[in-house]
Amino acid sequence: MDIRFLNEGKIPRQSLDQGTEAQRKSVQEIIDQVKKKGDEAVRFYTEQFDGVKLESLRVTDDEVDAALLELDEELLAILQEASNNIRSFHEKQVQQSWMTTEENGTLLGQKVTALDAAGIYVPGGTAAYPSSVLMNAIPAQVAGVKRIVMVTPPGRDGKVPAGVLAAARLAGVREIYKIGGAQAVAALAYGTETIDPVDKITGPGNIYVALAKREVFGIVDIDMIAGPSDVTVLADDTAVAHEVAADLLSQAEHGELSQANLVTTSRTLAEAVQKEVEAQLNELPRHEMARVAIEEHSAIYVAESIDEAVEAVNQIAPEHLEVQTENAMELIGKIRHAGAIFVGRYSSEPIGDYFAGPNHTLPTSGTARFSSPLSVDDFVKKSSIISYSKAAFDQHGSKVAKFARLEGLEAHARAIEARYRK
Ligand code: HSO
Ligand code: ZN
Repeated sequence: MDIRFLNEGKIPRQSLDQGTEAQRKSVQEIIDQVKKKGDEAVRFYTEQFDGVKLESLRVTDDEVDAALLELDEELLAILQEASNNIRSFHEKQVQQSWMTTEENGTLLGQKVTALDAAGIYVPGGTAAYPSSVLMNAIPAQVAGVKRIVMVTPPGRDGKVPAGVLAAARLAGVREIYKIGGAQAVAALAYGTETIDPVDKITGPGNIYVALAKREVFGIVDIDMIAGPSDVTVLADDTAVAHEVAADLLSQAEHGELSQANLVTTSRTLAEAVQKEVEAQLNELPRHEMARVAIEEHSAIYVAESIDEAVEAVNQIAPEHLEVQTENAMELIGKIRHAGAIFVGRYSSEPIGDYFAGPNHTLPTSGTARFSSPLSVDDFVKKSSIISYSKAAFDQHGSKVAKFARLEGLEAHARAIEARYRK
């Protein structure tokens, strides 16, 4: 892991993978086929990409029951406790509808309504995370979404991992399909014979899923385009090197493209963390992936002052920021860009990935500059309410007619003036 000095050059801005021309083309083709041929195309691509010929696309209740039996009780209790924490955090996000009144009888308001149907994408393979099922489904449920659909690619045996199914049951997801990739995104957006379309698609996925979400955006809503996971630790000489190193590696193990940075005012800590990362890396089961992430996408930055370090963090706009400094809480006010901020030594990033309650679906790749964690807000939309009384109309109608004529829209003006006629 390289050590760099902040006064020697700028931190490169992270950028989101836009896919290659060939990938975009192939996604376009898959979406077109699913739009045209529905289930038949979904089955075709499932056989081609996941290597299984499925009898039924839908996961049965029996399959979910069997998954619950597969997990030990202690683990189920932990999933349940995590679910409760996630639920109670998200309940605090619920926004109420509101209405204002004026003396002349004008009523103005905003009505908050849950989406009718949400689709949750859960990746397959080594990224099939039960925690992500909870983090996507619970906010939708808290928002009041009636129909929550989960899609996830089957393994070669035609099965979905037990942990994923158990999490779906705990989160109250009852409609689950064993489909993945761009074909699943297309099925959710356009619908097929067996799958009714949804209104919004959330959840992470590989580049094909990301490109497909980008492509169907507008037909349905999407949460965000998620890039590889990243973490930045902001630390001074009070931080413990082996703990910082372990936290960096926890995100590096997500994938080769993950990024794990340390920004520190202490050169001693920088060198100690560098050594620790190297030592701990070799001991990790996923060391090959983590090593690429550490060596090619991560760095240790040494700053001359805490202010310089904080500015570097804002430039990186990390998905996860850990602040391990003296008076960590006092620095929070200066942090403008970070998806989630973990304050102090005992707030190791995995606490947030699994258990604390805030969502772990966060803006990656520097997009914390302009976006927020997944929340209940993602699963509602608002309608404006306008009610004018006769008194309010008499007071303001002519102003509206005049404004309309500025835009050359005579029918607008006359709609107002129609009310003047006896
Ligand atoms: N750190 C990932 C989420 C995750 N970690 C799931 C473990 N499982 C992105 O925030
Ligand atoms: Zn993680």
